[in-house]
Amino acid sequence: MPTREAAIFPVTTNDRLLRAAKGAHVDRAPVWLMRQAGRYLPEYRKAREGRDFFDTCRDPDLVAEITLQPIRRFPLDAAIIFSDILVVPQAMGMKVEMVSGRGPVFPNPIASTADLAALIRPDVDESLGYVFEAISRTRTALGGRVPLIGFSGAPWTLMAYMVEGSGSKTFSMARAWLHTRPRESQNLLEMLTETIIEYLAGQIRAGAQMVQLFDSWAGLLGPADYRRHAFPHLVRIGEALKLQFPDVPLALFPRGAHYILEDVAESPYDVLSLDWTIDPAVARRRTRGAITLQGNLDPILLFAETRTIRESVRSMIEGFGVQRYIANLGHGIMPEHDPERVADFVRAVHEFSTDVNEKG
Ligand code: 1CP
Repeated sequence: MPTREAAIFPVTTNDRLLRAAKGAHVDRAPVWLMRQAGRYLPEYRKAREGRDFFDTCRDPDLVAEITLQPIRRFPLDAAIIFSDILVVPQAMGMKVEMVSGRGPVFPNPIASTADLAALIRPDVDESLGYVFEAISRTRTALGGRVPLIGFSGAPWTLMAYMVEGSGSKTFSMARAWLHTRPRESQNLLEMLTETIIEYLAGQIRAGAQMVQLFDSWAGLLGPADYRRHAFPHLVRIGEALKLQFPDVPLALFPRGAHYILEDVAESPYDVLSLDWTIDPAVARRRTRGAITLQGNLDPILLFAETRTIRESVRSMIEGFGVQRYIANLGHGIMPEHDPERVADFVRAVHEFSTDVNEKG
């Protein structure tokens, strides 16, 4: 039987995303959307009907189907594997439930030294092999139409959920841990870091062509805390992956952490994903063209009328420029969004980001 490493996938015919990530010339900006597979799509709701979220993630054929749904509907330049960042804490032995209308909940969050000691350093092939299998099957199902993105939560964001026990506006308990239990926090962050390196390496071996780290709660930490407790782990992950897979682009989404842009531009990451609270031209200036930028339309704009979406996309692209740029939202699509407005967004990117030299 061929090993996973030996798997041969169809040639990816649309390589705009990978070219833009590496800084190569593109005919127009590639486009994909955070949470592009999800509840705003009727076909997603149908596929998920009556099924538990995490059971769905463990069904590789269903994952491939859900991952492909937005690709069939919209002319996107990438697919992102359907999964969740919280499968990593699960693999470390924590119970996570997806409560409808509320999101993920940990019935037993980490509250003590004993809870920390009980965490497992997982064998990723054993406990997350289902994600690798889903990636391989999705690559095959994609038939080379567009590249496939893999992902993981960043160490700090995962720690935030593991200590807090659910989503939170402030993640006060998790942030307090960094200061009241600095040693234990460091141990937890290091354990997450090593697990994430193996997890993302496994995803790349299984067929992921770019990987993104979601540090969704980066902005809750101030600059000093982020530089001390979060960013060094991200650099370690980036360096370890670059050593093993020098050609695979790495993307980082440090949501809300404005102060870190210059640091990311000089890090091993190829792509810096931005939320909508930063001006595109300012981000470009501050990173001095050293990194590909991704983002950053406020997802709320997808509730506006077509004309407003188009104007916003046009000015976003003017701010970023067409090269070294990947068009996206500044955070995920919401369940209430109308797929027609998503189509407006994608269409506007196609129109307004075509390189002037390629026209005519
Ligand atoms: O039943 C459902 O359909 C639940 C909704 C849902 C979906 C579709 C959740 C619950 N997760 C997902 C999939 C998911 N999660 C993807 C799929 C790929 C795609 O983009 O199409 C990805 C990349 C994620 C990543 C994720 N999960 C992040 C990072 C990105 C971000 O949005 O900041 C985070 C923070 C999570 C946790 C999570 N999972 C689900 C929810 C509602 C949340 C947020 C919880 C909270 O903080 O309140």
